Amino acid sequence: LHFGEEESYRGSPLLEERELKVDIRKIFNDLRNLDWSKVVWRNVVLFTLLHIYAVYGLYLAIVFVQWKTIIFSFMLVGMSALGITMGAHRLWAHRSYKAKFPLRFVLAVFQTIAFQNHIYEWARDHRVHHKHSETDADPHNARRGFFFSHMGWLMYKKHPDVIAKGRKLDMSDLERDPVVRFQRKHYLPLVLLLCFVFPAVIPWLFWGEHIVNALMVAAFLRYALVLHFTWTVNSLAHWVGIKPYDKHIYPSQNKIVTALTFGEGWHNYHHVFPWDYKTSEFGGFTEFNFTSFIIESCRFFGLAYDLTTVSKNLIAMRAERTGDGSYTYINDEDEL
Ligand code: ST9
Ligand code: ZN
Ligand code: ZN
Repeated sequence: LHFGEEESYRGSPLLEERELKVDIRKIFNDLRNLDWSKVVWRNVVLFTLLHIYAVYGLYLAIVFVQWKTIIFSFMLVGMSALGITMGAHRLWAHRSYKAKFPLRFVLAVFQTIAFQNHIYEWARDHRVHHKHSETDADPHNARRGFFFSHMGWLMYKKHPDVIAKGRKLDMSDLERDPVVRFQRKHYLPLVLLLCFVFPAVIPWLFWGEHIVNALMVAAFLRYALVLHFTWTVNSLAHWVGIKPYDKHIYPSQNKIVTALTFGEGWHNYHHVFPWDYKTSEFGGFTEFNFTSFIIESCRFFGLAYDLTTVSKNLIAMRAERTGDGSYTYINDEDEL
């Protein structure tokens, strides 16, 4: 867990020596050392409420809710997940492909349903995470523990280095994008409407679902699930998995994360080659890479273009030089 400032996590073990285990004594110790003045209580309260509503939503979903509302909620999971993976992450944070206006518009709508901060803030935090991984300037620095990297960072004042280094990033590409600018300017009303109001009202209006059922399931339960799925990339995929491309960093190849996030769990690859639109070596269904499939489909329809990838030779050379030895060379370039 170790949540506290500098001293407690600076000396934390690197890589192989780390072990993911629950140590109750350590958790109490960390809580004692926590700087409580930096806890953002508003967020603690809001996340607690969200989880209470989500558990109630799960009960309602099993017992009372109409099947149409369940299907609708799954559709919202899919849309908000794509808004994050294909929109905020691969398009706006990494510029790994380009998208025409109609696609950017739809992705911004999807990203708003996901309520993970507006695109500009999301991308800035993510760029600083890549540039200064596992240092004080990383917003969800995994050296500060599993819980901190999963969700603790969203309830705690940011380390000053995050803000200082974040201000040095070039964000001009996003400042120029009218879709990003519009969403940022009107974020609060947009997010309330798209993440909570529409998901509650649509099932009530169109198929007579009880509005409380719709709010608990299609809004709160669905939102909490997508948040936790997303957060596993920063927690689990920075803790558990092999490192074929670079054994010196925390990010790892994690299949569970991949399955939960439409293909975002090949995180060792992604930190080594962040400009690859596939965020993994192979992409496609063999790697549960649903997001890549949708990007490629959009390319087919002319909505996405300039998809960037990495040559097999470069990957193999890098894996040979810095990998943990688990890399196997598979040339699938002929199939692409
Ligand atoms: C959420 C985000 O959940 C999740 C992101 C996950 C990323 C995962 C990435 C993995 C790859 C993709 C995989 C996708 C998989 C998806 C699968 C789906 C199935 N640089 O923030 P403040 C400035 S959000 C430069 O108040 P505090 C800032 O502009 C959940 N500047 O800091 C401001 O300046 P000014 C919902 C920065 O007070 C000042 O600093 N949202 C940067 O320390 C103060 O900023 C929430 O829960 C930067 N990087 O508070 C809200 N950052 O004063 C959470 C900040 O001039 N956030 N600045 O305006 C907060 O409440 C607060 O930010 C805080 C820190 C409490 C965390
Ligand atoms: Zn990462
Ligand atoms: Zn990334």
